[in-house]
Amino acid sequence: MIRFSSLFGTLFVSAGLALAAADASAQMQMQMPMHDHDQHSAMAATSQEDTNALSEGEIKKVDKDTGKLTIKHGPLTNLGMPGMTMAFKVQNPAMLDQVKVGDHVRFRVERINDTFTITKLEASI
Ligand SMILES: [Cu+2]
Repeated sequence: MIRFSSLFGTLFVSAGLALAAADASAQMQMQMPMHDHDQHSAMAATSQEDTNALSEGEIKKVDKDTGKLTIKHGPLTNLGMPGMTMAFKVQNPAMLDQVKVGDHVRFRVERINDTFTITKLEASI
């Protein structure tokens, strides 16, 4: 106990010296303040988890010539995009036959080769 309390005193005086001298459990304690710097990467990992999250939208236009659907959409959390009306390319041309203007849909957009592309599309009831 005496050894630990004096060790922690040393940690605050000189982290480098304490690390060299510390045993394994003391090193674990040291990692907590050091990991404060990693909060941003932790948030990035969180947004990666919603790879299957779908966004809500309403079909405004079906354009078979360009292979695009214009959708009035809610926030696209995986892209950090707020709600708006815009055209998206469909990954599979069959998606264009799957919906019509006025349909409410749940869909997934990914950025593929710098193009926002609908990768999943389903009717929402
Ligand atoms: Cu948008």
